[in-house]
Amino acid sequence: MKELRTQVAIVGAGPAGLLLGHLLERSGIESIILERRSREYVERRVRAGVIEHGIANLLDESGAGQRMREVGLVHHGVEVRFERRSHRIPLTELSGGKSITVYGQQEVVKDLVRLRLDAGAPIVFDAAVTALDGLSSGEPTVSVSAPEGDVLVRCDFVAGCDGSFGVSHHALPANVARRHERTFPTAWLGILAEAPPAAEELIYCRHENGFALYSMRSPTLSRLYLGVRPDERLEDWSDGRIWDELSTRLATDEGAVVNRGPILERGITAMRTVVIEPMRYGALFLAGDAAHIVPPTGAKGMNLALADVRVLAEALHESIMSHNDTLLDSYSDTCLERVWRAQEFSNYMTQMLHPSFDDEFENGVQTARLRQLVNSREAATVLARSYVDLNSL
Ligand code: RFL
Ligand code: PHB
Repeated sequence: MKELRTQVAIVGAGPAGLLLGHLLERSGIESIILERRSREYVERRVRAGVIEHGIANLLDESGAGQRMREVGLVHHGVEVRFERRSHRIPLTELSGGKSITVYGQQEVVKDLVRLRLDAGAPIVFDAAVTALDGLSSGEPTVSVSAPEGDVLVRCDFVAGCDGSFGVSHHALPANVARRHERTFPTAWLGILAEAPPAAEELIYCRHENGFALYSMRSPTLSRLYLGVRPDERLEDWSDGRIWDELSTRLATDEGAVVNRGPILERGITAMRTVVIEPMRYGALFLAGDAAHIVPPTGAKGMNLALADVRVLAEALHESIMSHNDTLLDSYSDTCLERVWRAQEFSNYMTQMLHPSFDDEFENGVQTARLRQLVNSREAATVLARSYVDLNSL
């Protein structure tokens, strides 16, 4: 079997694995990124779109933010819509001058893949990691199944950046890992459409038929979501039905419209939340979705993934370059504090905006929360500051 040796083996080329590789490479640490899918696949996967203020700065400062700054859309507010009325939350005004950048996750992925390849650093695509061994023995190995045959990677550290369906989190022994999980009684049907967005800012909408979200990727591309039942089948949603339902939910008394166009991409995603504690086992460090999932309503998933690897890159640097393990030892606690904050915020947004179909008490509470949000500057400030930069609260 072919053997390779590196300092840090990174499992997964999503935003977490790719940014980690980039930050390590800039600080003189060798890594190999192992990705189960093809390059084309990871660069096409349409997912998140909102980048927090501090995370946009992180991408910029690390030299990966150039295209994001050129074509990303900087937003200073979001709309909250319910009872056929729209209310603007002035994010920048309420957060001391901060903003969000709307820039597709697959664009972040493309930028980071290009930087890595330009630097001549290795990413192996179509290479599925099948096992992690020796994590507590001081001699970790990563077994990889690749098209040219099986490979064994020997390393000092393993970064598990392989998302929620990866293998890394299974490497934490049952008596070490605590797993906290919740499933919501709703899913999101998302589309990407060739249609100019009808609004300049994102719209989070609660309607008695369900949740809706109006987002975008560029002046000609709209990204929209409908809250649907978890067992809903994509085949039952014709283009016409999707657009009609979006128009119904997003309608206002002022005559708001939804711009229609060809649907380029569609999918249904279950909504769940997971936290795995601790995020470390011996030489293995989990980062991003491998360690935690948040419901997408708070737009925090990718931001958390990137925030984790900022901490991890610095901790690995201190350990490898200065033989100081203090930051590595506190990695899990440092990250989990932010992860629980993100869970709290994402759950608040989810519960407030997804109506219940069988619990009128819950619906009463949701409406009261929304009214408080749009009538109280204090409530809006908490939302604004959490939304633009979780670190600021
Ligand atoms: P990823 O992106 O899932 O990448 C993991 C990578 O690991 C690979 N992999 C393996 N490779 C080798 N061997 C194995 N055995 C492997 N198993 C898996 C996978 O192929 C993949 O390439 O995880 P990462 O890097 O932690 O990034 C997390 C984000 O992708 C995720 O949190 C966000 O997409 C969540 N999310 C959002 N986050 C935001 O910050 N803002 C948003 O606006 C936002 N909107 C969303 C979202 C997620 C959504 N879905 C589809 C769940 C909207 C939606 C609809
Ligand atoms: C998106 O643009 O894809 C998006 C925006 C906000 C969210 C989730 C997804 O909360």
